[in-house]
Amino acid sequence: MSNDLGRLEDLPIDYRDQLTSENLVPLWPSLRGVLPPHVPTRKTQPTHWAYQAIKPLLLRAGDLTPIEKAERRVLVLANPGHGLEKMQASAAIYLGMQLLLPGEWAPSHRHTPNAVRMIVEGEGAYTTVDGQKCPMSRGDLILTPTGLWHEHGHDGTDPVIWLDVLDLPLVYYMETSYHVNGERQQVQPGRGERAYGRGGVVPTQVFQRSGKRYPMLRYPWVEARAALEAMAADEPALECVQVTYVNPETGEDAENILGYYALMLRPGQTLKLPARSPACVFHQIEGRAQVQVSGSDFTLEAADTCCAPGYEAVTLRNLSADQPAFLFMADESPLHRKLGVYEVRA
Ligand code: GTQ
Repeated sequence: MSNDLGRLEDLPIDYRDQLTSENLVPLWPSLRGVLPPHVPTRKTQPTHWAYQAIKPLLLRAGDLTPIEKAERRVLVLANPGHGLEKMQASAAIYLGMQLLLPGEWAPSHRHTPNAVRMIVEGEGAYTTVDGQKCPMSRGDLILTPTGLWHEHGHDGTDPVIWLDVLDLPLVYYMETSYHVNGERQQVQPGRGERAYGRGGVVPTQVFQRSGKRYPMLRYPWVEARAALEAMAADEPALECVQVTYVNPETGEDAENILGYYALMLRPGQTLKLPARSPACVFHQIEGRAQVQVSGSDFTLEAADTCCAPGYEAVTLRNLSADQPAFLFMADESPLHRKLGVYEVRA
């Protein structure tokens, strides 16, 4: 089969003009473009964002723009392959670094895109999600799923910075992205873990189920880290020491579109991940790691972030010979599985 199915310019100009005036387009000159052979065309480029570069710029945004004006004081980690103005890390993933200063308040709103926050630095801030006041500490994951009210506050003394991960590019592309502003929430008991903070046991639903689509809103880092260390100790031959953040009532991914994971690299470990269809984001929680993907070679220092396009193998290497390294990951797997396009290529 030919790869060249003819060019638009091969067609007579009067014919092209007639097609255009009827809002018609000939498929064959574009067929290979939209259905390329074997591997999709990807705009997502391997991209590295150094925290050392982001932090001073974000703190300067704190001087330049009051929170009342910004609502959310965020620098977006944009992938140049998509064009910076598109504000996307991959086809479906948005990443932003958000700064909240002591005493500041980012007012209540809800929106159709799903979000999570991975806390990077600082103590004393919290996000109130669906009435639950979720405290923020380094490495904690806090969900703000589609439609749930959320607002951020800060009772501490030093700046707090976190990484926002949203499925905004996809939800926007679908023409379904919008927000609603709200009143300050009434705070209910609970800190977002509700009763789900321990692995292996969940509340027995004798009289009623929680009825909540998102029963667990906060995943403390101490628990995820302990789970990884226990797995590594329990299964010395296990290659990929990784946990998935799930809905503890259903065992399904914590959110509908993006998947969230924590991964431990043993001291000195090199981990080769197979090529899979979803794009993936890596964020260094502790230690240092090398990330190799399609000709790029990044060193992730603590709090650095990078992304990898789909359909590419990724090699992760712990740069310490005597300490484990811990990474947070986000990918498009739940979306790909639901759409039936998920693939692993050996
Ligand atoms: O904190 O609610 O990075 O609404 C982008 C949109 C953060 C937030 C972002 C948002 C938020």
